[in-house]
Amino acid sequence: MKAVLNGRDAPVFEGLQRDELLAVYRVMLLSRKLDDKEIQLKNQSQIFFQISGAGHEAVLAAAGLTLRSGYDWFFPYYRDRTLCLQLGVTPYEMLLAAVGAKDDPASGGRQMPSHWGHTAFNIVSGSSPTGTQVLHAVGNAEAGVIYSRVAQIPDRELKSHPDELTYVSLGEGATSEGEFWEALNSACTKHLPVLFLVEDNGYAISVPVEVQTPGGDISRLVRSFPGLHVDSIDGTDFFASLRAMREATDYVRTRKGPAFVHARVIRPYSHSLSDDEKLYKPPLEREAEARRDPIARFSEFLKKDGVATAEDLAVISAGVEREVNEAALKALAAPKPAKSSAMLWLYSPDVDPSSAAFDTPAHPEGKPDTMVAAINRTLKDEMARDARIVVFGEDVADCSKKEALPIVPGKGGVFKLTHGLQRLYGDDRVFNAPLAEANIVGRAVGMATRKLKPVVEIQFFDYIWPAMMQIRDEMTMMRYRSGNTWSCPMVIRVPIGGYLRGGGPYHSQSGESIFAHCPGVRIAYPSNAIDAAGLLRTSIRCDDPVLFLEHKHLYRQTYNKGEYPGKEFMIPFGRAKLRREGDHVLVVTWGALVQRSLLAAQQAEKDHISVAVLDLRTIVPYDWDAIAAHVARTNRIVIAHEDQVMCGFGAELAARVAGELFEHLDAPVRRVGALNCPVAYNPDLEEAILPQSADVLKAIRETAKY
Ligand SMILES: Cc1ncc(C[n+]2csc(CCOP(=O)(O)OP(=O)(O)O)c2C)c(N)n1
Repeated sequence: MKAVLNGRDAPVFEGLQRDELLAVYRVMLLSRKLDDKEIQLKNQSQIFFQISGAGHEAVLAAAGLTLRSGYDWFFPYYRDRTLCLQLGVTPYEMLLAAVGAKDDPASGGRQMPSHWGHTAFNIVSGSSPTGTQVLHAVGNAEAGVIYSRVAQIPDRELKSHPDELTYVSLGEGATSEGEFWEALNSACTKHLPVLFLVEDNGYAISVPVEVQTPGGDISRLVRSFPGLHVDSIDGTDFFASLRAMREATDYVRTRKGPAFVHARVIRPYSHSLSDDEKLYKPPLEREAEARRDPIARFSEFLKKDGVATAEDLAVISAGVEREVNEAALKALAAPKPAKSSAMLWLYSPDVDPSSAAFDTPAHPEGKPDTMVAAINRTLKDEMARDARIVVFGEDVADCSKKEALPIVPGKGGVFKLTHGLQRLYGDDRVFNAPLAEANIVGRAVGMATRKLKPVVEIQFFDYIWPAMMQIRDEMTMMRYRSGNTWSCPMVIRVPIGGYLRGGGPYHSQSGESIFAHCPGVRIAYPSNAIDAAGLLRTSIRCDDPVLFLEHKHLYRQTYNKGEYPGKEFMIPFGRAKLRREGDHVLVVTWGALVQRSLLAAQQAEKDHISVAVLDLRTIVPYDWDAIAAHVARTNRIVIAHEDQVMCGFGAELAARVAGELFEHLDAPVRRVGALNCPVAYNPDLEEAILPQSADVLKAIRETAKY
């Protein structure tokens, strides 16, 4: 290593003086010794999981010197202990996570250790699915750009910096995930200030890189991405890493585009304590790795180049050891979360969308109009009220080609729900996304953690599944897993359902029960235009993630039209609406089955069966009190929904009615729903598969007979 001399004739290496070099050594050693301590504690069953950053220290120490804590944004993965130490997370805080302590700043004992999170340093809560964080980083960087461009956002100058960047790291194995490629795609198409660091230790558990990556070299593959700065380095070499990180961060800070650093590192401690690499890694390879140990390499340099003596390093080591031991003792004594806290922070503790604050009167105006018009108008009004709202998804913009916008009518969604929004609010707030559903939801999660309010569209419910990981493991869990330190309030609008006469298996699906099974999301499912306006406004103004299900068949019906209820009209979640009074049988329903149930009720009237029809309107939360009150009166209940009977949401309701209202029941609980098969294309088949009025009527008659 070549040194230059500073003013006092002391050697300076890559601009770092002796004390800075020793600080680098110290942080690498601290990181390693924390891993060693955790391994010891795990072997003593004092902690419950360990995953190490061993072998990754040098490149992360270099990253720590170039990135700015609390200024830049961070999406580190589980091997990034050295970086997090430099950002300011203390050994004590790290060990609080290991013991699952109440005051662990990352999660309050809810997430595994080394899944970093710290609001003071802009370290956003990390999950465990490999690669999901990369899309959050893109959304986060995008949020910074939006803050810098949308003048109407209050205090926006406090929310981003002109030269900030968003750091995200992952292993080489995780680059096989589609979300990694979806993230690179958007970072490059939008020239976002993202710094990707791939820490390539050659293995993903036991799978070697050549099985993950064609040619075994991820940087070679990504070199063709336009505008992406790409570097490939030995990440066990601190100075090579420092040069690379400086170049990459400069590139991003000066807004030339995103950067990608591929650092080859080692993994001396197997994948985790549950893995033994001797089972699949040949001895020669392990020996070669050991020779590249970054801490050994750096200490050799310090001694060889006269920066420190062996004794100096021993003093540092003893100090580190002391610090780690003290931190461990303190963490082991730290209070644990109370068992009674298990259900806290699934949802916002501050904003309750089922409260009276969301019960505001309608001020109807204009002629009755469709659900499409109601939703479009609500979006327009809400976007005018809150400049933090951004709308994106497939085809949602009027026209991506800006220069053509004045001369074309504009698309505004395949169902036209977002028509005119781009024209009104500009393309920083309304834009098309690539055809990639995880990309849409993942970016929205990243934006929402930075306090924008994304209202995104998934084009058809049938295509929500690529985003399922982002919904189930990220969006719904962010608040819970971070102990209420991070959250991602956002809205996903999704056209759902069938009765299209030709929609076929992939444009007709239902499946709200699948999402009701994901604690942390709210689900609205309006059956008419006025409810759609009121529930959408509540969805946007509430502080939780909301799945807003819009039935395609209900979009343009005449029977569910309504006058626009005004700019402040909201309907609280969890408040069902009685659509029809009746004394003999209660039909509980929602979505497209509301109208079908009303028709069935009319028919039943002819048989002198008086039927009440209760429209749930929201699935999570649902209005149990209303169901219970009506069952106490009718003593008979039919649950009718469009989704398959098997494991439909009616199963949950039926079980609860049977369990809690048994004394009131004079007849078995009946369910009406689709056959247990996909919705076929041929209209006759579709009719046979989806529940019809006649099916509801049959269930009403059978129930009334008891
Ligand atoms: C989506 C997903 N699939 C599988 C796993 C289980 N898993 C945890 S880490 C890991 C390997 C990750 O390898 P790599 O990305 O190379 O990072 P490394 O651990 O080697 O640093 C796997 C398969 C997971 N956490 N998430």
